[in-house]
Amino acid sequence: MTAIDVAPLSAEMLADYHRNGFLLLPADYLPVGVLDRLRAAAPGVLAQDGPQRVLERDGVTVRSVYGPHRSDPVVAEVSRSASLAGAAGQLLGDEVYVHQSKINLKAAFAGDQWEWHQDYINWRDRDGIPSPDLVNVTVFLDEVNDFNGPLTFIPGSHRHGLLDGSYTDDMPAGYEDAPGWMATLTATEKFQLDRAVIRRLARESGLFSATGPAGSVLMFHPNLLHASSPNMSPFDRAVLLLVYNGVRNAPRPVDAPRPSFLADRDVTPIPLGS
Ligand code: 6CS
Ligand code: FE
Repeated sequence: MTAIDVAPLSAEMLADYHRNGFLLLPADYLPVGVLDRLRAAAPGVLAQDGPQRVLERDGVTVRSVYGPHRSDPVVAEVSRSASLAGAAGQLLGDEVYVHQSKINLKAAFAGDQWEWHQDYINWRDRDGIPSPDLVNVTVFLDEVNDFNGPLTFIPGSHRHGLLDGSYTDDMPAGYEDAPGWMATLTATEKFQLDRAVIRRLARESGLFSATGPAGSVLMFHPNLLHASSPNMSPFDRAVLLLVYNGVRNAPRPVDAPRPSFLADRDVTPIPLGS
C-alpha cells in the first residue's frame, strides 16, 4: 500500500475481521518511520501529570494515559492517517473520528492485568453510543510476546453481542478515593461477565493471544471478549490504542458525561484522501 491509500484493507482482511472479531497486521503495514515517531512520543505522553493518567493499584506505576490523540501532536497526526483512520472507515463503513485513545504501558514487573470484558458496554452505558460500530486500532510500541501480557481473545465472540454479567458497586481496591470514572479503567473489572459464559465460549472457540513485533497493528471489535495477564517480563511493553467510531454512531446525550480524555464528543470526521 501507499501512504495515501484510503482503503488499505483487502476484501480478505475485512472478511477475517468480521469473522474473528480481530485482525492482526504485520509491522510493515505502517508506513516507514511511523513506529519510530510514536516510540519517541510515548515517554512524553506517559509523563503527563493529570487526571488522564491512571496508575496501577500500587499507586506509583503508570498504567494508562488517555487522550493522546488530542494532547500529543505525533499521536494526533498518526490517528488521522489513512493507514489507521482509513482502515477504520473500511471496517465501519462510515466516516470516522476518534472516540477514545490511550497508551497502555504494562510496565516491567508491575504492569497489571485486564480481566475478561467487552469494551462496548462502557461506551454504550457511560457515553451514550447507540451501537457497537466502533473499532479498536492498536499499534504495538514494543514487541508483545507470551511473557508480557498479550491481549487474549475468544475468536468470534463479538458475534454474540453484549453478554450477561453484572456491575460491581464498589470502587476497586486501591482506588477508594478516586473519581467514579476511574472504576472502568483498573485491573479489577467493573462489569463482571458470567464466568460460565466465558468458559462455554472458550471451549467452543479457543483462545488467541495477539503477539508480534513492535509496529504490528491489531484491530478488534468492541464486543470481542478479551483479557490480558500481568507483565511478567522485566521489560516495559507499551501499546497505543485508538478507538474509532462512525459519525452516524455519534454519542447521544447522557446524564453525566465522562471527561473528554475518555470520551471525545467532537465527532468531526477525519478528512481522508484529499
Ligand atoms: O471505560 C472505558 O472506556 C474502557 N474500559 C475498558 C475496561 N475497556 C475499554 C475502555 O477503555
Ligand atoms: Fe478492553
